[in-house]
Order: sequence, then structure tokens, then C-alpha cells
Amino acid sequence: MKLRKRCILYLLFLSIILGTISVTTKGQEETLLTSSWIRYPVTLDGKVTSSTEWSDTSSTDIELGMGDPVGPPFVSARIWVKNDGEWLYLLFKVPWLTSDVDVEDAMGVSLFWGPFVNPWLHFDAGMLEFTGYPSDTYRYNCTGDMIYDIDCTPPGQNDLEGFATHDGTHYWFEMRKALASGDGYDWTLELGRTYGLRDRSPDTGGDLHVALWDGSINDQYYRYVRLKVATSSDVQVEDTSITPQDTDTGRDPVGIFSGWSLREVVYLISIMGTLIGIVSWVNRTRKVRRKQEIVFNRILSEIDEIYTRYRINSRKCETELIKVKNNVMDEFKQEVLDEDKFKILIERIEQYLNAIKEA
Ligand SMILES: [Ca+2]
Ligand SMILES: [Ca+2]
Ligand SMILES: [Ca+2]
Repeated sequence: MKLRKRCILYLLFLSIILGTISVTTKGQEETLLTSSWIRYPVTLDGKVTSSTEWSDTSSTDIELGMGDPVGPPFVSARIWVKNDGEWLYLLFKVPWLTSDVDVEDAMGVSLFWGPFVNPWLHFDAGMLEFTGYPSDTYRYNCTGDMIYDIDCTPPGQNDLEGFATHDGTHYWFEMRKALASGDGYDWTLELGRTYGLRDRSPDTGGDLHVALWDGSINDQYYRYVRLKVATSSDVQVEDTSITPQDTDTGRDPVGIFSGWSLREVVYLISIMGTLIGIVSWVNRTRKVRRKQEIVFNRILSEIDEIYTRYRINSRKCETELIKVKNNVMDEFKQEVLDEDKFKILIERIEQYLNAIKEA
């Protein structure tokens, strides 16, 4: 729940800032992202899974910045885009220090679309968190709260899927968003059209931007882009420059965890912590039981010895047995003796007390 509230907050921030920008005059050229028609399937695992997976489209480099107009500080981003008739697939690669990796970091795309009635009537955002949580949200008429599609009335659906990793030098956000979910809270991208024109023309004229939310500074890097959605008849692209070997994706090559992703290391540490906790508990339990055993045997021997030594002197024997009985009760109260051992000792004392009374 905390995660979702935080997500709403940053999307609120994002939509407010960019909603304002959307009604200002166009001040910067937008980078054109050209989607390719999909030839190879995508495995949404936050990495380049095979040599062919993303070879059917070419990449585009952009600088994400802050402010309006977009300025420094900048973060470089390499973006691959492709689509089939149902989904828009996106892969983002961003240089990012391991020390700055934050589970709250997120990346994605969003679009204002029309008609433009000052402000835009609809806003749709798809942001994938480093945790892997896909956030498909919506806001109407730039008023009210950003809200998850699934929480809208009537409820929409989550039409964003994906996974993110960090390979020791770069973030990789790999996702797909429905071209036209039809749930009423998402963009509708038609094949062959270009979006993000920022000319206020219906549907295609709104702001389209790529954004990277930096959770550690509670701020975002972003850039306006245009997106051309491919058709099945577009010229096929073949780019063999990206391979799994280039990326060693999702793997942190540092130290004893070489070959592990940060996510795997976090999970491993979590599991190890749990195991260490269990082992510690078992050890503590064993120590307690061992101590109980020692105390029990010591007192039992003491009781027998008292009876053996003083049974001919009933008064002395009774006094010593009462002393031990009080000691047993104290040990039981302090949980040095468990209930079973306490009963055994008390019964033994009572047995000897009755014996000397009957003698
Ligand atoms: Ca993949
Ligand atoms: Ca949706
Ligand atoms: Ca949505």
C-alpha cells in the first residue's frame, strides 16, 4: 500500500508539472522514437535475453533532464521500441551507479491526449518500478488525483507489464503497454500514426514523454519524444549490435556475488537473514533445554541426598526438603524449569515428606 501511495504521489507531481508544460507553447524539438514491427518475441525479464530479442529494432539515444525547458542535470538513456498489433514494447538502458540503485526508482512513458480543452482531457502513464511493480494510471482533465486504472470507477485494468534489473553499471527497464486496451483509462495508439506532436491536434497532438523517477532525490528526469507506431508492412530492421554478451544483463560482476543480479543478492541476503534467525533460535532453544536438564538433575540429586542423609532426623529432613521445595518453585517461576520437570521434583519432595511423617 505504501508503494502504491508513493507511486500516486510521484505521478501526481509528474502530471502536474507536465500538465502545465502541455499548455505552454512548444519550446523544444522532440526526439522521434521509431517503433519497428516485431519479429522476435520479448521475454520481460529486464535484460536482453537472446541475441535476437531486440535485434528487430534500432535504438535511440536521448538525454533526460529536468525543468522547463528541459535542462541539466542530464541522464543518458538508450531506448528500443517495437510493437505488434496489440502491445508496445519498450527497453530502456540508463547508466546508473550501483550505489544509487533505489527500489523506488521507476521508468516509463506517459501521454496527454485529446481533445485539447485546455488542459488535456486525458492523461495516461505507465511507469515500471525497479521493484518490478507496473503502475498503469490515469487522470481526467488534469484535475483530481492520479489513480490506478484498477481503482477507477468502473475499474480498468493494469495494461503494463515488465521487469527491471541493474547490471552493475546500467538500469534496464523492459516493459510492454497495450496499444489500445479499451479500458477507458489508457491511450489508444493506432498503427502507422505518430504521437506526441505537441500541436494540440486531437489524439496525436499531446505531450508524450519518457520519464525516469529518481526515488533517492524525489525528482524526475524526462524528455519530450514523438513516437511513430509501426505497421506490419514497415521496412524490417536488423540490428545485431546488441547482444546478451554486451550487457551481461541483470548481473553484478562485483565480488563474491559475481554473476548475480542485485535483486538476487537482496533476496539471498533476505533468505540468509531468515536462516540465521532460525539457526539462532534453534541454538537458543538447545541452550535453554540443556540448562533446564542440568538444573533438574542437580536438584533431583540434592533431594535424594537430603532424604538419604537426614531421614532418621525427621525435623532436619523436613526443613531441608522445604528449602529445596522453595528453591524449585523459584526456579519454575524464573522459567529455569519447565512444568514437567517442576512436577517431577515437587512430587519427589512430597513423597519424601510423606515418608518421614509416616516413619
Ligand atoms: Ca528480455
Ligand atoms: Ca489500463
Ligand atoms: Ca492507464
